[in-house]
Amino acid sequence: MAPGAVHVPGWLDLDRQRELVAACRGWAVGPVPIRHTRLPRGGVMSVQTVCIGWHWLPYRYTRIAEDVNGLPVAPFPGWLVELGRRALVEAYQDPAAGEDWTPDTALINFYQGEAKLGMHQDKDEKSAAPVVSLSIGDTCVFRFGNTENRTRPWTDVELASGDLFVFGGPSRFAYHGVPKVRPGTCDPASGLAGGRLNITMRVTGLSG
Ligand code: MD5
Ligand code: FE
Repeated sequence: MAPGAVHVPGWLDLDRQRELVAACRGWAVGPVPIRHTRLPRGGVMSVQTVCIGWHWLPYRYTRIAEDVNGLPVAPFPGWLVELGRRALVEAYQDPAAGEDWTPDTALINFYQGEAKLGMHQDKDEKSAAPVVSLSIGDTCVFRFGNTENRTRPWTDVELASGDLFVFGGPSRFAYHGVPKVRPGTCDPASGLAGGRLNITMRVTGLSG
């Protein structure tokens, strides 16, 4: 994989997966319910997203969900900061990796049915700090591209329930997407009966 990109299959045990699913179910209900994000040119994302800490909408972060119900999103909990730091330390095998990394937003994506995510870069954050990604539920094909454009070369990686992926260094601004989720591949012991959940913890570089 590219420098700074680390895949750790099976990083989350089933108990931890169930805890995260339960937490995400709570956030999905409110204060800002999970939604199919509307794009500025009239499209709607097939993935459903709920955010904590900061609310993401194309293509910026706000504290209140202007495009949903105008309410402030749920705070980013301390336990999730700690989990994210442990993910970074273990992925990079560097005890210092989490020291000055404090994620302040998480985007929680839920893929149901035919949902997918087109090739894009994550560049709405004003920080180049690593992104920590946790996958739960159905296995997907994750397409990890290059930093120039959304076309080849890319590498397809299968992300299964419990997998950790860290995107740091030069891989932080690579194009990437989820062309396919494999229905029925989910272990119900994860807490999900179907579909795929992905949690990305990020540093926005914003204040206020
Ligand atoms: C997902 N989510 O599986 C992915 C995992 C998103 C999104 O892409 O924007 O919500 S996060 C993958 C990611 C994040 C930051 C950088 C890179 C990949 N990368 O440079 O490849 O729902
Ligand atoms: Fe992304």
